Amino acid sequence: MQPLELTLIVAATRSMGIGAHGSMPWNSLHREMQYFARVTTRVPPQFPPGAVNAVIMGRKTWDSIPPKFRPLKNRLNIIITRSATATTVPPSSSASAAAREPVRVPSLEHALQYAQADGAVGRVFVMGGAQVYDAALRLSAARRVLLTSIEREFKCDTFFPLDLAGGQAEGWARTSREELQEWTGQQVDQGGQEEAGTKYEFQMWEKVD
Ligand code: FOL
Repeated sequence: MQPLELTLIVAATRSMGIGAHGSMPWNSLHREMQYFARVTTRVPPQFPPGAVNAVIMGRKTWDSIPPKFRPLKNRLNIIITRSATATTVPPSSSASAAAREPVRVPSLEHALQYAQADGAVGRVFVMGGAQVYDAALRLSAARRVLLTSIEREFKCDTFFPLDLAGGQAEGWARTSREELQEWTGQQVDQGGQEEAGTKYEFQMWEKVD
């Protein structure tokens, strides 16, 4: 079995703010959200046919997703909640992960075990919130951060626990736009994006060892 690789995906302000009062600080950056959906859904060709990506999130992040979009479609949704039991065995035949029920597990470690044992999981994304990002960043499996840098300040009460906004962070290196496009399979305009008066930029960061 290949060792599992984790990618954190996040949209954050320059002060790394990611949330306010249980939701996102900005109201709907539609194309940014489409990027999130496409990137987390797309399974690159090196995975076996039928593989589906996993999205791991904390219970509060799950609650913050509009019910009509929940579970996030065509992805295996894994929700971390202390109320879950530790029995985290994937169904023996999980070939149709696309249609599977969301899974609840008691810790990030259980989420990774579940994804690894599943056999039909492609890429594994950690999509927050702050507590889950923090736990993920402590793991050597966390290889990559897909950051959308929102170039406007919003009042936030929740922050991404690694400061990438200054353009450098110890142990992390920003990749080129070409590498981001290659990895995500998405075309990304040079010089950033703008939507509803908010400028932002898609970035990819990789762990340096
Ligand atoms: N990463 C990035 N880059 N942007 C985000 O907005 C983001 N949000 C979260 C985690 N990482 C992120 C957590 N919050 C949905 C809602 C909230 C949420 C994540 C996802 C959601 O409803 N997603 C749907 C798309 C809905 C739409 O098209 O408007 C999905 O299918 O992914």
